[in-house]
Amino acid sequence: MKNILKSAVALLSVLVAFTSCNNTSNSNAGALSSSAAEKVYVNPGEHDEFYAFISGGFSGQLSVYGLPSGRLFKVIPVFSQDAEKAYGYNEETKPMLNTSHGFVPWDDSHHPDISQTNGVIDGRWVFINGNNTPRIAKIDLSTFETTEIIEVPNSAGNHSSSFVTENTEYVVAGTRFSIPIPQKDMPIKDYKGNFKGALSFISVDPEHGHMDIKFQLIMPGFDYDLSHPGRGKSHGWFFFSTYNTEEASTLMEVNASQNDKDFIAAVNWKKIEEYVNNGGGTMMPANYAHNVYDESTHSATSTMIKEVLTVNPLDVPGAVFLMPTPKSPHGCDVDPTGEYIVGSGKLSANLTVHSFTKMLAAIENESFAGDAYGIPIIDFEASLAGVVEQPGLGPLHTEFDGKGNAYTTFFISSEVVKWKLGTWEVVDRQPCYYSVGHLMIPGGNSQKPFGKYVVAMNKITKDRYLPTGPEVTQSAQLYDISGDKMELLLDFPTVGEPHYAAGCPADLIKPRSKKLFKLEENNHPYATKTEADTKVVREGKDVHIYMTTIRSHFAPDNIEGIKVGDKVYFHITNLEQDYDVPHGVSIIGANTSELLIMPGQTETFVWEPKQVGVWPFYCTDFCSALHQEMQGYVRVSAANSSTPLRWSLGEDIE
Ligand code: K7E
Ligand code: CUA
Repeated sequence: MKNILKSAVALLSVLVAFTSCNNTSNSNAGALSSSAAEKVYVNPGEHDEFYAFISGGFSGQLSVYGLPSGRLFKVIPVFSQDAEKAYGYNEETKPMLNTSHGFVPWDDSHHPDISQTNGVIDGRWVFINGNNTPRIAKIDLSTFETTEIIEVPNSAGNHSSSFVTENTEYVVAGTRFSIPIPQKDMPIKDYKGNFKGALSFISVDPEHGHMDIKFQLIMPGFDYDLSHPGRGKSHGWFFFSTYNTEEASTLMEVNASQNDKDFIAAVNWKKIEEYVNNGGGTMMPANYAHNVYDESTHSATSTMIKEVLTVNPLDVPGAVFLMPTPKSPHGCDVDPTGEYIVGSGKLSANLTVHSFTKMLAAIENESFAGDAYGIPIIDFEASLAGVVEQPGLGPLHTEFDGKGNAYTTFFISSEVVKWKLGTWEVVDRQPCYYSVGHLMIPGGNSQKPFGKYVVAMNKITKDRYLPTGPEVTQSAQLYDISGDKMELLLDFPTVGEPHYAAGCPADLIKPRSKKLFKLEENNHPYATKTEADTKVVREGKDVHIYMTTIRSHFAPDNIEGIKVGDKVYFHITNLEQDYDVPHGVSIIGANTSELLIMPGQTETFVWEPKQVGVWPFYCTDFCSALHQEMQGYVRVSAANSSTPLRWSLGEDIE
């Protein structure tokens, strides 16, 4: 035992040493050929071929890039407040960040995944997980706005998330950390056997995308690291990698690396769905937020949900199995045919590939090597399809090109390795600069990848960019994979730490992209649809300003009769009905961000004036030649003053 421990520690130190020397080595991609430059060059005014949605990691957001240019188009606010778009600052979107822990304006987002129809990317929505305060968000790809966030109860470290099944029946969220379920005060040392891991299946309404937790599978107290859906022949199954099957709770780097093999859990969700549809499962008290943004009212509401349906895997025989997989697997990736499940044992010399067909046969023949808490463990050899021998050090994630090739990232040896499904031979390798995590081929998590490019996302960049103090940018690297050999084309910086990304052909999204919101369809309770309807209404200490914008003025632009101690709501409707003409607004001393109001939209910010005076407000978005003239004044009088409430545009207040 001691020896195993020693050798594990020794291996780790070698690996760590390898990483640091690798990271400081000033290897260079060499002079890129001019053809590489041409391949990423998108002529001014022309469009990229692909969208790439790259997770923002600890920024909590999702950024939108074009490929092959690597140009950044937008950062979509998801889990973090964003002053640029007033997300989480304005009254309309604050409820999006509500949770059972209160207002949580930050998260750690890792894995975006685009919705699918019949196993093919459909470009309707992109989902992404919040890792820290477990949540799943849905972004509407017609508006590029976050329109729904559901909190995931009984979870902690929502990491094996958010991956969709091939008709977007479910977006799946597995817990990385096991915890007491339900949560309670208990000694940490009693973890083993008592903590549990919840795997949540969140149904997605096929028409509107409405999310709902259909059931949670309450699994043994392992760490559920990553997951992917079956597809094609394995549609109906879901696969989760695990580590810490030791169920340790301290000094995990050693204690969770004891077992020679951990597991990939195979879950037959169709079977559990049937069980649940027939009344199976146990309703358990819970408390989690479900936040929905309504495009018609331009406002979000947050509802607390008080129960969740849980399923004990032992109650659904034949639904859950464990496939032994060497050495703390991280990535758990399924090839486009649905036959191969690749487990990337972080500390393993080889890549382990399971066969879905062999797994079914093993289940049929009961080729089991015992059980874990009653869940059958499939004999290792019985489901094994093959092994990629010594492809590199520290395998993390695998994507597929749809032409029979797999591409695996190696964190420690810092490279992408291309190998062949079925023969398991390594056919190419290219270095990454440096310490690559995920990689992404557009459509890579579907039956139909678009195997033209792979994007590698790196943890460390060191010497690749101009220095910017102790923190240098994280980055992505684009490789051409259309030929036999991968070719590095481009480095481009990313926002936050990129984990996973999702990509798809631009043509799937471009035609459906909204240009404006129709004013007549605006059902915001404080919408003002014409300048004639603008007004200021006092309700005690609350003052509601019904204001409009159009190039290049606010209506009204002079307001008097506001008093210190008032709570002033600026409800602003942008009357423009023209593509790409937002107006912004802000006022001195406001404790929120500016607003950026899209054509036809209404947004609200609150201002609590603390000082007597005449205070200007102005448009923050350069909207016309007379943008600088787009300004106004609010007169704030003393709390006990008798200044009457009046407002105007184009005339003096008498
Ligand atoms: Cu490997 Cu969170 Cu997907 Cu990052 S995880 S790398
Ligand atoms: Cu409106 Cu600037």
